[in-house]
Amino acid sequence: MSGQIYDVWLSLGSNLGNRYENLMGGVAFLLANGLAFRNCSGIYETEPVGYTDQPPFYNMAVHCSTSLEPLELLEVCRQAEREYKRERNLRWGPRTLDVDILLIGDLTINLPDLTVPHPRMGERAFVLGPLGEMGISLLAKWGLPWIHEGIVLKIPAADVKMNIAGE
Ligand code: X6L
Ligand code: MG
Ligand code: MG
Repeated sequence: MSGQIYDVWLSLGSNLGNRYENLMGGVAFLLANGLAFRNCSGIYETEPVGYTDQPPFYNMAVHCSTSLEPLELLEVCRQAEREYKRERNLRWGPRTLDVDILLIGDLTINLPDLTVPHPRMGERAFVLGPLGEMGISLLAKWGLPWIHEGIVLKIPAADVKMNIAGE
């Protein structure tokens, strides 16, 4: 019996190096490792939150489908970060690539390494702004406000040159 296919929504961020190339490379890595592209938001330049003394981020949301199970998906997201030489020195500090799982279908997951829906997504404009582009119904379903403080659309989705073949 084959496993099910999940719709997943991810949040990507970068604030070190070539932020655009890091995001595009991150998505290409995901698509080469078990995820299929469905849709993406534009890329927003966003003020850093949590730890504010760091460069502005590029953030975007990506919608994919996958037959990976949730913990396999988490491992692929971590591999993508490793591929981009992310170093975890400072909590909430600058990073070349961050890949966070927001939603996996309508699953609720509470494991030590993985909480879905992402527990703080509803508080973060840099997550909600991009996610809102993927369909207002998605936000309404989760009862989330669509706030745009501290975020500016830099590259509209139509101009995001994504290699959806994952090559
Ligand atoms: C009080 C305490 C208020 C902590 C907020 C918020 C901490 C977000 C961490 C917080 C708090 C985070 C990004 C970022 C980070 C990003 C932008 C985090 C983890 N990641 N800022 N800050 N984009 N704009 O992707 O999300 S650190
Ligand atoms: Mg994050
Ligand atoms: Mg993360």
